Amino acid sequence: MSLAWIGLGSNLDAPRAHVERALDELHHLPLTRRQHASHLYATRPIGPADQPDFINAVAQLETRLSPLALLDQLQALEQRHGRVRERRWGPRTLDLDLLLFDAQCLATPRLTLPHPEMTQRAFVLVPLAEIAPTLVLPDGHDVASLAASLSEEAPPAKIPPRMLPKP
Ligand code: PH2
Ligand code: MG
Ligand code: MG
Repeated sequence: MSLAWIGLGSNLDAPRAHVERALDELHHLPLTRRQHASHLYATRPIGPADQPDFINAVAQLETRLSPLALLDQLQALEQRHGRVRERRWGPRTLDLDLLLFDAQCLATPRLTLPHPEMTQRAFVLVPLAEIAPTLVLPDGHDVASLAASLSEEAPPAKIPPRMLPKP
């Protein structure tokens, strides 16, 4: 059994609904259970600024899949959410990034572990530190210190849970 951490992001077509649905769907992937999910966070776009703000979150999975089999499942899920691959770092209905898989380090054309940009991105580190405050990366950096050291003009803003409908 392995532990995997997934970064979720959306900024198109009801982003909050895409991320909430994907958090549920991650729980139902083959040989996989979702153990923890962060709050949702509203974040300013990193990269091209002419696109809507994002909703981001991070989930921790327990899985018997291999890293590449899990990546296949994540990409299939992106497709089911109508993901169209257009410009790099452009708007998307659902982005599922495999951030970490146990303490594995991997550099292949399809998959790099840990995710190469995760240590610079508050929209990843802040939700990750929420659910895994004691997690240490394979290079020895701890997630909580990395998250605290990032200073951004507009830090990720935690979104309050939905109000329950009145009975
Ligand atoms: N994803 C990107 C590019 N920029 N910015 C935010 N705030 N959140 C994202 O998930 C994001 C981004 C490419 O994957
Ligand atoms: Mg991404
Ligand atoms: Mg991606």
